[in-house]
Amino acid sequence: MKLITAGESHGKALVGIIEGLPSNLKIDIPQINRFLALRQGGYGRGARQKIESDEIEILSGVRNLLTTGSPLAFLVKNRDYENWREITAPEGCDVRRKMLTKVRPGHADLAGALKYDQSDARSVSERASARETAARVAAGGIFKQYLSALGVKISGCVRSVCGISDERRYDFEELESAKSQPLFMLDGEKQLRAMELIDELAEDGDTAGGVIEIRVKGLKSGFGSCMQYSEKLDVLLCGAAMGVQAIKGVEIGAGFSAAGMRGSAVHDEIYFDGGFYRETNNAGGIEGGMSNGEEIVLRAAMKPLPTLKRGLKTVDFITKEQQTAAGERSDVCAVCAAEIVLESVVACALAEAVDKRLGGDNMREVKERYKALR
Ligand code: EPS
Repeated sequence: MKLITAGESHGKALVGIIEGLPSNLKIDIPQINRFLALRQGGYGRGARQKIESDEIEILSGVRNLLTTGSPLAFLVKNRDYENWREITAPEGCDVRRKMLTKVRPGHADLAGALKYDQSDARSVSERASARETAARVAAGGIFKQYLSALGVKISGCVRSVCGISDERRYDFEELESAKSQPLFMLDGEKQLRAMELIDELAEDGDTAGGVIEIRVKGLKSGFGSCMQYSEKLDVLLCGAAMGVQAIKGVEIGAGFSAAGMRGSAVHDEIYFDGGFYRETNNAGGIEGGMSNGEEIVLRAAMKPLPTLKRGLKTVDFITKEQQTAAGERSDVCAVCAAEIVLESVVACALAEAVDKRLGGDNMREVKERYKALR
């Protein structure tokens, strides 16, 4: 199973192709669209989201709401294209308008413009933009439905915003209510402080990042591999999470904090009562690169967005003059969007790992094989 995306932030549309989906997976389109809408929300988002109203349009691979086994192609339209067609149209446009040469520190602008030999970093930033994640979320909605058919659920919440952090323990079932919160935080008092901070940052023309937690419940043990290191489940999940725009760190389970603890305090002791179980989950559901049947817990650190209204010091990469970086329209904080995108890429990586182990041309085969696992 494989997902490929294409599309630019202010181009006609974002598109995706999922190859290798088994047939007879029921596709719930309103559910995918609700998931897309969640990605657009959250406190601290910018004006762009007032223009967009993301919806999946399935082009192939589905008949009467059931996958056929053929590649599933879809698109998510960019409504803002109408305002940008004179600057971005593939058929011809004015490339001298809205040129981006005062490259933004932290963005792909400079490295990308040099690598792709561009005299305008816009050609790079259009693709590097987190707008692309709308395609991964549309696909993520489908991967979540594939996993859900096997009883595997993915959820999450925002753990911190710009240093305001909530370290309380939450049951998996409690996570769902995070989605109705303005910052997907479960601690109301911390969330209020974070919202006030976002207001202050907006006044200052500044931005904020945060930490997002993603959890997976119901995955049986043995997905991933200890035999080939590139196939370890933690490699697949962490790689997928690091592939999300603005993510700079990922940990599984106790992660970085385990390095400062004793072995006896870290490793999850094993018990048996009809099945193997643990009383702790510092491993975050993965041992030796394989799922161990416990909840998978992944945390990702999102850096503050690199488009600051106030502008940082930079160099115009054409004239080489010291300048202030382009203060483009953007978001102050996009941690809620990142939470939805991370759920999506985790779903994609897990669906690939499940498919690798179980195969199956149709959902009946996939379900039977999953059920037969010990
Ligand atoms: C982004 C800049 C902003 C964000 C965008 C990512 O877009 P614009 O330049 O049109 O204001 O809103 O994210 C989205 C459009 C989205 O849907 O997530 C950037 O530079 O990465």
